[in-house]
Amino acid sequence: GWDLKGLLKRNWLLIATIVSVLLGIGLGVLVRDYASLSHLDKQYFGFPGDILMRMLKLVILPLIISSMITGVAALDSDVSGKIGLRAVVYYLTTTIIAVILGIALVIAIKPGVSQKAENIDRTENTQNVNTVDTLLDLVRNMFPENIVQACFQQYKTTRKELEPSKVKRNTTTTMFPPLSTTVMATIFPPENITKDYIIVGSYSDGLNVLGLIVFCVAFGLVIGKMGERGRILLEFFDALNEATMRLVQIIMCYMPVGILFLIAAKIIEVEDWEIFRKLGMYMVTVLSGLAIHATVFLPLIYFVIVRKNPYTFALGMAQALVTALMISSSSATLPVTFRCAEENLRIDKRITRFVLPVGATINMDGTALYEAVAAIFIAQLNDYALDVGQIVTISVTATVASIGAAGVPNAGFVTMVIVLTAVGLPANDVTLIIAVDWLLDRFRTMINVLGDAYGAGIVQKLSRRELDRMDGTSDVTNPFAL
Ligand code: DAS
Repeated sequence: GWDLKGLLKRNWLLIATIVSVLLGIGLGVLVRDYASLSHLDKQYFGFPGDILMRMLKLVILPLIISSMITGVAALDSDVSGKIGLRAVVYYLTTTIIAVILGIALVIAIKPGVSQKAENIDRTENTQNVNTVDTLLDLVRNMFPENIVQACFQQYKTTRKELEPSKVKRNTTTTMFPPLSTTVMATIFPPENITKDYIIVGSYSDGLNVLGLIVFCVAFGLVIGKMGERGRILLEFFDALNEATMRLVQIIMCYMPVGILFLIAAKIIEVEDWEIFRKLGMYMVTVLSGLAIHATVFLPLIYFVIVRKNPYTFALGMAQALVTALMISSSSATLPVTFRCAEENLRIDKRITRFVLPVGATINMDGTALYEAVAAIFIAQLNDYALDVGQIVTISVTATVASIGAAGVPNAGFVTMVIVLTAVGLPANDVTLIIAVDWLLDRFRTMINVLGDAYGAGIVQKLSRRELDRMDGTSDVTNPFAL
């Protein structure tokens, strides 16, 4: 029968979100037209939305720490040798391809850049710092000297011009030996050859996400190898992870309220209606990226390795893809994903039982693409010129944030805040992005599920030999039981 009550119950958050988007628009338009508010009053209006953003930022730290450490540690104990390794290599490769595709598109389409020529001073955040400094900064940040400090600060290189009297002529302050100096100088032309600088490190506000990630991966690897004694720590971080996820669920309940006021406040303060054109272009960018990834890159990789028609494969997954689109959760789609992969595509159960569930939590091509596009879109909105180091940081953090996102609705949006924080972008601009997340979430979840399915097909092909050998030994139980 037609179970309306059940349907409402399962989708209440989605319904509440859409309703709050509409109410937010209505409220915004009303207040804008009929109330004359002072600048201060307008700020009060945004307050409930501010609280939402603060709550989201609050969970970043426990989320990174618990999900990275448990994820890495679990890999070591659960994954059975080569098959697991192949799956992980596939997950990472496709996720990185998705991120690069997203970045290429958002830089080419420029959804957040104004069409009107504006006179904005873009020199501010790149002043005095060249590409070498930026890249060295990136690496330096990967190795925080103080893990507590890394939880709230980020290393930033600045250069100080040496006073002329102190500069010995004929000595260059470059850190490269003479031979490579020429090469480096052609790749990274020095901005000003006649001046000499010393590097003065400083710290800026903003979580050192990259440093924390490197630390957690290393720590997780070590714990995974520690055996019995490592278990205690693993269990601790596992519990921390569960607790954090529950907290996120609670925050989600507040989300409709936050969204309502964020949107209303945005509409009240908006002076430039071009913002809606930008938002539309942003959606076009994300959706076309997802489409290209799903119809070109994933099928290509599948075809090169498996040598079968990738589109018949995708067709076999149709039911899972539609489910993902409907419920925007890879984890909740999992039962259908299994059925399609095992029954329609006849993929070996020993493969699907490992590749699909692990994939549903860590392999999210669509989410990674979306996060990279969203971060750069926000940078464009703010006329914030990103340097090479920041773009690399966005790629790395978008990849990691997609791994850290759980397979539940809007998870990718929560972890996107990590990407913003990592490059010091204003998190408050997510208002616009929140308003359309319920739609983009569906499509990226669909691509996440498709990526897992292709992964199962590819890993099965690559693991033919191991699987045959297992068939030879009698009485095999599932070696990947999780
Ligand atoms: N919707 C999530 C998923 O299940 C991920 C996300 O929000 O990006 O794949």
